[in-house]
Amino acid sequence: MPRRHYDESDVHVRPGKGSRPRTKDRPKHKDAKFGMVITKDRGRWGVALDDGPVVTCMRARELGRTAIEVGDRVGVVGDTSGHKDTLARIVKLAERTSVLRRTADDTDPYERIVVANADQMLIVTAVADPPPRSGFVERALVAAFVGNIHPILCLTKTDLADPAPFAAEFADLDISVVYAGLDDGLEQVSDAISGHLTALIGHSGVGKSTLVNRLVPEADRETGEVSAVGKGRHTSTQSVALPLPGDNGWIIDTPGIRSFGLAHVDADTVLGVFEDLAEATESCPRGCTHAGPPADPECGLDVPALIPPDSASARRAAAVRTLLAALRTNVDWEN
Ligand SMILES: Nc1nc2c(ncn2[C@@H]2O[C@H](COP(=O)(O)OP(=O)(O)OP(=O)(O)O)[C@@H](O)[C@H]2O)c(=O)[nH]1
Ligand SMILES: [Mg+2]
Ligand SMILES: [Zn+2]
Repeated sequence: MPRRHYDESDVHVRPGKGSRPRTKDRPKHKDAKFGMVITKDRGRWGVALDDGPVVTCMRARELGRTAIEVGDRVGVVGDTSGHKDTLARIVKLAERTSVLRRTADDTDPYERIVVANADQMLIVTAVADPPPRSGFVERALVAAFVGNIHPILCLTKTDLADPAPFAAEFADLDISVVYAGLDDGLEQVSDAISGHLTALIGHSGVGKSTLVNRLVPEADRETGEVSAVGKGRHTSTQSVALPLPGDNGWIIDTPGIRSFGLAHVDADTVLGVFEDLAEATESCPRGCTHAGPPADPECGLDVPALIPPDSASARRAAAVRTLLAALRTNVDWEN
């Protein structure tokens, strides 16, 4: 992974000329070792050093309550031997290249970071048991688009039902679809994720951990009973990043989520992701929600000169309107 430069969240930015001399512990931080956060649990972070072991760390006091998430690149000092019962300190947090955020629900002002620095998101959906929910996929797509993360739809349990009808619902958005049923050899998934940092996102019980165990044989992630799905039981409770065999990227298993709160996203942000649609909506009247008639009779997405009927843009516009509708109505798992 390339070295990143450090922004103002780096607490040891070198002071400018004329400012007070460096404190005596600063030179130590020059020796900080860099790595990626692979686990986070009750005030302890597991950091896989770039050229060393996995070390258990605390957050240095000077970082205050700075959020440090799985996927973050950090600088670590102290005992970096990785030996049992040792504890190192995270002293630097690198600027993030992407952030996948969600809120608990659409009214929750508190955004939590699901993962940092993922360049891909595998939206894991079972074609049966639990039944697939297009609303969830639509919301996950929105979160990926606005978080600058490439989304891939991964349909599991294809041994239980035909995945084609569900996959077809997303065809107009040009989303890549991969299949991961028990009968599949997983070549498609392996190809799609190799060399990337990919986060797995999906409802509880769809088979995320099962997939991780198949891709990373030594991962040994606990998997659960589908009967528990929707009853508030989640087999995985923490996110964990695992290295793909052959040093070929990372995969992040995350706990199942019931819904994707998108309180931090508005319609224009979603449209901004699609160049053709964003351009067309420049002609919209003020306050247009881009939902189309009757709510928005003059929406640019319905102007044939801007979005030719029957074109790929028109199909994309319709598909994005479905995303916008999903943005307005958060359908919880149990509904
Ligand atoms: N038939 C079938 N069952 C599967 C498949 N993938 C996973 N399962 C089963 O589905 C159940 C749930 O799988 P998990 O991997 O624990 O699901 P998860 O997404 O990690 O769930 P949480 O950790 O709760 O979010 C287990 O009993 C798996 O054996 C599949 O492709 N086909
Ligand atoms: Mg799991
Ligand atoms: Zn509009």
